[in-house]
Formats: sequence, C-alpha cells, structure tokens
Amino acid sequence: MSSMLNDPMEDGCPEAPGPGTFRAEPDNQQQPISQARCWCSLRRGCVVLAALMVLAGAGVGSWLLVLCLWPAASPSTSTLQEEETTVSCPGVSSEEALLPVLPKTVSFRINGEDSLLEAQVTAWPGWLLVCQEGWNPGLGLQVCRSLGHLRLIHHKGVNLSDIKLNSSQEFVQISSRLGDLLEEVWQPRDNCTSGRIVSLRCSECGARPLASRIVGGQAVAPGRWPWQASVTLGSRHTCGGSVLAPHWVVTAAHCMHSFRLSYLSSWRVYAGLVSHSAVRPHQGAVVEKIISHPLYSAQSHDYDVALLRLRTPLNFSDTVGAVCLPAEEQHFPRGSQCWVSGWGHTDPSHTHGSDTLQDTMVPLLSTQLCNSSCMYSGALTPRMLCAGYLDGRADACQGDSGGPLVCPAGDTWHLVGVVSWGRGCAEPNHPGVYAKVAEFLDWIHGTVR
Ligand code: 4AZ
Repeated sequence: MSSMLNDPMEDGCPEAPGPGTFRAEPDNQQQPISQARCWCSLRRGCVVLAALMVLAGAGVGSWLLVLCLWPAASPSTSTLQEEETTVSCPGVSSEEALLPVLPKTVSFRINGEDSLLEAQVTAWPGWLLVCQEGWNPGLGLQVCRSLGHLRLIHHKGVNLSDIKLNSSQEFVQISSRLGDLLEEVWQPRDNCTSGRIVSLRCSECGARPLASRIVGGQAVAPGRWPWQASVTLGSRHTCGGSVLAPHWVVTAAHCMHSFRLSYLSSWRVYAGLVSHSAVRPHQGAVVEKIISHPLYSAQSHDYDVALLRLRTPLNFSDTVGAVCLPAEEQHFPRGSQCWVSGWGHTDPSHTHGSDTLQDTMVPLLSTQLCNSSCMYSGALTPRMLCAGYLDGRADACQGDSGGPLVCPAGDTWHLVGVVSWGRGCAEPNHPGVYAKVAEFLDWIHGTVR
C-alpha cells in the first residue's frame, strides 16, 4: 500500500525546471550608443532565448510530471489496485467486494394454520395463493426443498369457499405445458378455475422451541441447538454432527476418514445432549451406514461432508430436532451473524474437549478475502466458506469438526456450513473453514431419498 502512494518525486522523478533558473543580466546605463544598441539587441536576443527556454522547460517539465504521476492519476488503474490491496491485505482495510445477489423469478412461503402455499412472482406485487390445477406431488417436494426442508409431508387441495380471503387476494396458476421447471410455470390469475388452492406441509426444521428461555452468556442450555449431535466412536466424542431428519445426521467426511478402519458398529450418534458426563452409552443411536461424499479429498479437504444413516430414528422433542438446509438461492452475505457449536477444545493448547456444549457467534467472511494471500492463499475451493474474526477472537477447534454452522432467516435456522478445517484455532487472519452446505444439496437430497 505504502509503495503505491509514494511521492513520485522521491522515486527519482526529475524536478521540472523552475522560473528561478533563468535570470536576465542587469542593465548598464553608462555604455556608448552603438555599443548600447548592440547591447540592446543582444539583450533582446537573450530575452527571446530565455523565453523560448522557459517555454521548452515548462513543456519538458509537464511531460515528465505527467509521466511520473501517471499510475496514480489514472482512475481505472487506481481502482484496480485499491481493490486488490483491499482484498489481499485485511490488516490495512477490512472492506471487501460485495458479492452480487442474483434475482429470483419465484419465491414461496407456507402461511398460517392451513399451511397454504403462497408464491411471489417477479414484477408482481404481493403473495399469491397457488391454484390446485396443474399441481403434482413432485412440485410439492421441489417447493419443500427450495425452502430448505428435507421432505414433503402432506399436500392437499383446499376449497376457496372454506377459507376467509381478502377481496384483493390474487392467485397463481401452474402452466402444465412447461413441465416441472419451478422457475417458469407460475402465472398470476384473478381466480382459480378449480375453486381450490394448495395446502402444503414440509418436514419440520430450523425451529428452537426452547430458545426463548435462554437468558444470555455462553452456557448452552438444552434445546438451544436441537440439531446438534455428538458423533462418538466407542464412548469417545470424536466429532459434531447436525440432525437433518430422524434417520439422518450430516457430519464431516474427514471425521469418518480418520477412523475408516474402525467397526461401523462402534459409531453412535447422541442428540439432545448438552453435557457429555450425563451420557448413558445405550442412549446413543447406532449408525447403520456411513456415506462420505464420493469426491472427498483428504489432501485438499474438498467435499468434506458425510451422511450417517441411523438404525433407529431419533425421537424429536423440544431438545431434539432437525435443522433446515439452505433454501434455494438463499444468500447469507458476508457479515451475517451465524453460530457454531460443539464440544471441541476451548483453548488451542488444551488436549481435550469440553464436557458441555459451547457456542459462539461467528460472522461470515467472503471467500475472496479468505482466499487472499494474507489468509489461505487460494486453498479454499468453491465447496468451502469461511467464518470468524480476523483478530482470532473466536473459532471452532478440534472436536467441533462435523458440527453445525447455522444462520438465521427470521425465526428459522439453516445449516450453512459444516466445521471442516483451519490453520490452528482462533489464529489471527486464519478463520475457521467450513464445508459449504449449499453446494451439497443435490447430493444430500439424492442420498436421503
Ligand atoms: C479440527 O482439527 C479443526 N479452527 C476444526 C476446526 C478448525 C481447526 C481444526 C478451525 O477438527
């Protein structure tokens, strides 16, 4: 940075010749006429020459000046350099380039006790109820998934005459000719020809029924993160995990890879747990199947996700529940206040994890910044994201791996990252790196189907 803003004169740029360099000879009134005339024309010549030299000097000077100042004066070059410096040196400036958010053509929500499906279409004001004509179960599953739910639970048609409606309420109809492209089939209407609209229930996720009882501090009370799981090998906590459904937990592939020679039957998953000392070994759910992402790389940490299928389903309650996946095209911008939780080391110098579940808020960082030369120098792949602090204030650590990084959207929590790796823990300029769940949605849906 400093080299870019150096005074060009200091960099050996020659000084422009100033007016003081030229001086006319003093007048002498005591000289004879011819001599005086001669002296006079000589003087005139000198003046003309001096003027020419002044002009030439000024020209050369300004040319040199433009040449030396050019890099700093050119607007396009300076913008480029500022951006690069900004991104590669967070110590100097923590401003990052804003990521573009792509426009969506249709969004959904499920409203009220009747679970009525509503759609919002680009360039059309308000939320539209969805007519039943053209509806099919495949669309129901797609809508549930696009909202971050794992499954479709129930869908049905509701008579418009059975519900109270605003007189200005508008509708949207599904055009059958366009097949099942979620983005393109929604056409606004004044009414539904069938007189029926769609009611949709997706699998529950992302809710914290007991969250209102939390008063503050770092102590994690039961129910604060109901999707938090502890993945154990024998009786030993090895990694965190997140509950997606009664039979499914997502964790990091490296957790499984490190112990790939262990017996499948030695793995257990505990949910609804806060303190490990309160665990009864038989309470854990037996792991029936470990499915690591087929593209996982132990060298690069790329594709660091694995799914655990449980032999018996978890009992959902106030303290055990599923987290939502990221909704389609849901963008959590840099600075989003997300939370990471786990039983990992509370001090990088410690050799054991924490008995009680810990959590901390970590803001999302842009991958551009995190991949800069001051941080991870390009080690992040598109399947990774960073969260944490440049001053190393708080971070995930060993034993938190596989656990959740969740971000709120209203009252609903979405699993944005899976604790994956990082240089040390809470080291300045080395924030935590997470597997980016949004990149694994197709693989997760395809696997748990
Ligand atoms: C680990 O070894 C680990 N600071 C997890 C997270 C981080 C570093 C190491 C991030 O499981």
